[in-house]
Amino acid sequence: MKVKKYIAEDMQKAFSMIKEDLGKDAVILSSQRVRKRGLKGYFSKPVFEVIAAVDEDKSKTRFNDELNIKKLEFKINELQDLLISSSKNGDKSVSDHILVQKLKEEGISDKVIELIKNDVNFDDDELYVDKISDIMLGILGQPDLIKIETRPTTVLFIGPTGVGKTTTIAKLAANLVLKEKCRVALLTMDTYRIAAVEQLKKYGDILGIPTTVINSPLEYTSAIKELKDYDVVLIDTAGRNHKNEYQLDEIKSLLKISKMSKIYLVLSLTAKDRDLIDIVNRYDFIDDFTILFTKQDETASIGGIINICFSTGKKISYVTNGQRVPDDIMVFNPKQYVNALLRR
Ligand SMILES: Nc1nc2c(ncn2[C@@H]2O[C@H](COP(=O)(O)OP(=O)(O)OP(=O)(O)O)[C@@H](O)[C@H]2O)c(=O)[nH]1
Ligand SMILES: [Mg+2]
Repeated sequence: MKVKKYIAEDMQKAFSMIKEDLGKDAVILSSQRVRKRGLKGYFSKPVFEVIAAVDEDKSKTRFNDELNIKKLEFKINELQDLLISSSKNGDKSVSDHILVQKLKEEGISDKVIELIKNDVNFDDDELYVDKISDIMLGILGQPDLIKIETRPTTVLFIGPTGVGKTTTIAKLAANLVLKEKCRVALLTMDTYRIAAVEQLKKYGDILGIPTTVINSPLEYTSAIKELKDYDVVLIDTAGRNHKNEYQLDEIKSLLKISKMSKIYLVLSLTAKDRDLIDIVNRYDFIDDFTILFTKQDETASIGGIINICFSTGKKISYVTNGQRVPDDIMVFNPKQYVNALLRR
């Protein structure tokens, strides 16, 4: 306990002195009006003599408590500021950066990324990933698969050389025969190479299904009449250089005299986006066709699929991912594809 005496002209001043000296916890022990000692004091104005005391330990503890609370408040404010600024700026740029970076790594084109950036609010916490997923699913649409609606359902496969048309036909034929128990026939217009006919026939023989060869589009109608009892006819063509107008003429002639149930443009995912878009555009003389992608196993980035859909408005049917017949083919699954892109 600390005890002190204070002399002041009035009590107000005495209180101020005590508070300043001992702190607000000081207590007044006594106060009295006194005159200064001696003759001089007798003629002077009386003053106040106040005795005050303070419990030093209590005051110290309280002071320390107050100090700690102040420190805590300061720290909390600091943390709050940090959280606010990181959610306003930091988080946004981090999410934006990481996701956009991811998509770029997968080969997603600048055009698709621009669309996402314009339509998605990256401040929208977790919701922005769902929004990106919705945009992508909208671009991809639903896969356009072989459906047996008429007999025979005719499916034409066209595309550049060596992309995997014949191998893909063998895979689909095997699945239709073995899993879906369909009556399948093969037909080929690829008479440029003896080996090409042999290749398709070999698969036909293994599956126990007929392979018909036609030498020109003019033979098509009668060949299909012969196959009227089959559920599906898969039609192979020779690989075309899309830059060679003459090579596309044969397909044009075929399509003038026949109506296909479905046309698949077969493209390899190993090609550059620009070339793929170019090829799709060269086939714009065909009213309606769908893309079938091959060789996914030979590429590290899968972004090409959505880039082509975005740039051409075309849908995907199947994707092949290896040389094994019939296993290395799958129905294109937009949801799985988008989840793989967004790694979730
Ligand atoms: N890695 C890989 N190779 C494939 C795939 N699909 C086909 N191939 C291979 O690609 C090569 C060409 O396949 P084909 O089926 O003959 O290609 P095509 O389009 O019929 O070729 P042309 O008739 O000459 O135009 C073969 O070696 C196939 O095994 C695939 O998904 N992945
Ligand atoms: Mg072929």
